[in-house]
Amino acid sequence: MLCSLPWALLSAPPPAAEVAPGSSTRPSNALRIDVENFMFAPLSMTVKLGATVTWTNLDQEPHTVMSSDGLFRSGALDTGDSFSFKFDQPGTYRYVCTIHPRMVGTVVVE
Ligand SMILES: [Cu+2]
Repeated sequence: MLCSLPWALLSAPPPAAEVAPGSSTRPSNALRIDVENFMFAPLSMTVKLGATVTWTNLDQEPHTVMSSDGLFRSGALDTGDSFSFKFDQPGTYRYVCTIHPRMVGTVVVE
């Protein structure tokens, strides 16, 4: 019953702090880029060597992810589809949506 719940609930701490979007130096090895509103978010991401980056299409339109040097290339990603690539070489990787060439993004691997 409600009356028996500890009053501590009333002063429960806020949920664990979420990492601010756009923060580019998360020490995680599994990193996510959303494809939404015809943009990659974040536009630029810095990851550690060996990290796997996953792009997920949240739009109602298909998108693709293709690196400008041909290192990786997804097929068409429908709504909710995702594509992952593991970065084993340091460098700066620019990529584009081949359907919408104005959609560009960058992954920097340290
Ligand atoms: Cu696109």
